[in-house]
Amino acid sequence: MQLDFAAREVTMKLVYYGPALSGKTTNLVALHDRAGQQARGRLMTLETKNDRTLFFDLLPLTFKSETGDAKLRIKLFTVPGQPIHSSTRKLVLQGADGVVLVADSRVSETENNAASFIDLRDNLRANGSEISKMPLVIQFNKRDLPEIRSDDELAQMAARGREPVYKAIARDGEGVLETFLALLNLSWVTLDKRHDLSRKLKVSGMDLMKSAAQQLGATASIQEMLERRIGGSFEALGAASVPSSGGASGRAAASSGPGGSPRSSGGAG
Ligand SMILES: Nc1nc2c(ncn2[C@@H]2O[C@H](COP(=O)(O)OP(=O)(O)OP(=O)(O)O)[C@@H](O)[C@H]2O)c(=O)[nH]1
Ligand SMILES: [Mg+2]
Repeated sequence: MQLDFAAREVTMKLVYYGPALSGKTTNLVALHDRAGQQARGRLMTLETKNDRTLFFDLLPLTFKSETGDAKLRIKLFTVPGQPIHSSTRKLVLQGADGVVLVADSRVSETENNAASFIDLRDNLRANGSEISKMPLVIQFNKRDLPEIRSDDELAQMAARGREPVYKAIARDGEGVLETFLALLNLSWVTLDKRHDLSRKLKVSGMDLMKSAAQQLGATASIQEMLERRIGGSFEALGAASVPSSGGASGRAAASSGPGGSPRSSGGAG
């Protein structure tokens, strides 16, 4: 995060992580397509012929507050998912303020999702950070494909964890905005607690969120979109806590990754 008091500007770095071909670049493309001209910068991608990200993608977004002239700048990155690019992923993760884990819903990808979760944990640790302290949202993408993990299975898994979980068909833009706004919300709340952003920039997080949602062509309210999650819970801006629509949520419960792998505590792996 970078803070510029004089300009009343904060810059956040958000990273889309996940296994190869899960749809990370597709999420950025969908956000780029939705964003108004004033909000979006140039989407930079570097891919091979077969859609594989070689280094990373970057989409800069800028949202001006509705009242006053505070600015929220966001640098959205994707990592390359192929296992050989681990060192690049570590590099891209440096200084991240929040992470989306884009998981592939297909049953055949369960192990790759779990491996990516472990890879994320390890790379964060190598950068001196802890996954339990990182704002994290999980997206189960490719819900349109056959042989995917069932809604019930995902709901059960999501109810066990504390991170917000969203379903998506990123190729059609479905669930992309919900995922992004959830991460934005979570990251803002976390940074605000650590750095007192609202007071320093004289702007409310909700104001910036509203501006972001509007600039990204949201048709539903922010609250409505955040509540489309299937599990997990988080402190929503402007409300004490929004209960999960996916049944009992376990904020305090031991959290599990998208492959059902245990998250952080006790060195379990
Ligand atoms: N059916 C379906 N295909 C999708 C969906 N989202 C992405 N894809 C396709 O999956 C392929 C891989 O998507 P990418 O966004 O390039 O995946 P990535 O995660 O960036 O992959 P790496 O850069 O290799 O890590 C592309 O052909 C996309 O069109 C989806 O929701 N449904
Ligand atoms: Mg990619």
